[in-house]
Amino acid sequence: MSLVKRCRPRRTRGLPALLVGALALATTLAGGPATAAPQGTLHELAAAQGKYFGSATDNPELPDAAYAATLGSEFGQITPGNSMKWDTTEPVQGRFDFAKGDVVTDFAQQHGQTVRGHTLVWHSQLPGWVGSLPPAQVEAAMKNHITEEATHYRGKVAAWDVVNEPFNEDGTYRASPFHTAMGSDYVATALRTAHAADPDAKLYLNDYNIEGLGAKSDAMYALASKLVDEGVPLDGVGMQAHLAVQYGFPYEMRANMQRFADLGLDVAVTELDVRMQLPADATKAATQSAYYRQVTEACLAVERCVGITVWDYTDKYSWVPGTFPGQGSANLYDENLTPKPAYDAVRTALGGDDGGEGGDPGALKVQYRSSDSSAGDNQIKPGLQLVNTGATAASLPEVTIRYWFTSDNGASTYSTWCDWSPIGCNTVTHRVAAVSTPKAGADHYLEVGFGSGSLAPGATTGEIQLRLNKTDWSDFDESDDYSHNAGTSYADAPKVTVYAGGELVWGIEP
Ligand code: 9MR
Repeated sequence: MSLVKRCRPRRTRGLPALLVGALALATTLAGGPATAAPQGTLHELAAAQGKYFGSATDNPELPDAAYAATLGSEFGQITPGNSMKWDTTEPVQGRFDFAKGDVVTDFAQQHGQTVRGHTLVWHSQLPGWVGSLPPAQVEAAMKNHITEEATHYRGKVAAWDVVNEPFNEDGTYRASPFHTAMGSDYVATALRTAHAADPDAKLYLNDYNIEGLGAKSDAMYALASKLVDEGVPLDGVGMQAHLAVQYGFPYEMRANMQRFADLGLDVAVTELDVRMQLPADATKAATQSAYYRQVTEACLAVERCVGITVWDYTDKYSWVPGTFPGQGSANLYDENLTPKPAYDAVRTALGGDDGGEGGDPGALKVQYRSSDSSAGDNQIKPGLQLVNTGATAASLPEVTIRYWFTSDNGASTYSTWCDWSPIGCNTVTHRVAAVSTPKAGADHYLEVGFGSGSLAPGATTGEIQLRLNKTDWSDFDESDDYSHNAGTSYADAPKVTVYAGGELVWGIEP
């Protein structure tokens, strides 16, 4: 049984603290969990497990007081999104400018945060003069850049992304002035130079699309193994983790992290976000939450995963809409700096309470729409879809869904139908059962079950088009039915209840 079952009362945003306390006490007295899940910030929860939880930031954002307040309190580590890159720090050869980066390290110092330096050697945001150098001069320029910057930030930067994004998607080396000048040796040279300038900083290689097993992570693994074998000062590998709900979760992320750890290296999630095609909806948000949670769980499961950095914490300052038109909503907080369900998912994964945001109702939920144009005819036509918001697969034969209605006058025997579902109606079971003690709006329910299959984290069954009628085809009055509403697009439906292993896991019974 892989389902997470939780009967902890959900807190409602804005519920007075006293009432929340009373609810918790009532749960305790009733024999529920006696110890509340730990509270605290994301970083405090992560730190209790020996990790950090951080965020990227950028200089133009810091004057936003509300933004800075959360950045300074919720996160224990920050990464400058742009201000330590080469085009900012050495725009003209030999002329260094660390003013913007210093603002970030000052902020970190004031808030007791560590800083990840990003980044010393990268093909992008590289001032034109580097690419214009004769190849024979590039090595000296690279060494000088690394030495000046790493020396300047000595004692202020705990870890450096020394080389960023060295690989193409197929695992070949990416073209850059550095690769042209030095071949793949530029990586070892950069690491040795950084180590000489700051022997205390942890030195990393950092890339995207290396979170899961695959050609690109194999290339990073081969490089990391070689560098370790040769005694090159490499401390860790950064997995950026710019994920998207439409591309699936990285294949075997935990195992991939572990193989780097097994080389004796640290692993860090350095730039986590999970974008989606806009508009956002509940299904995409559930998938996003599951991905955030799975990344967190992978890091917690791998001892040498030192922490997670989100690539800024709010949609207000996300890089995504500017780079992928039509996509967004990638971050833990929305544009008004309000935590989203993904935030709750991370909290929960870190062992905390769900923050009371109401976005983490457990591992399963159901969405409903009415496919019925008439609430007074002889059929009831609910469309239902089950969504797994959890981090583990749900075994479908253990799951049942109840749609509650009143029989009104006429026969008390029913015919039920599954008209269509992408999971196949042959795997969907359905029947009508009478409620032993009828309630307002509910003297019967349609019970839906599954003969086989499982629902992956973040996945949905897709719609299940259901229909029922009394065997005498007499009319219903659906308007007072407990589960009915007239909405014609799928939405979370807590008045349709879900059970796993016979226990209520979603919704409120009549
Ligand atoms: O967040 C950064 C954004 O403000 C810049 O415009 C962009 C330019 O390339 O770089 C963004 O950060 C990138 C990071 O440095 C490396 N990994 C990918 C990040 C998102 O593009």
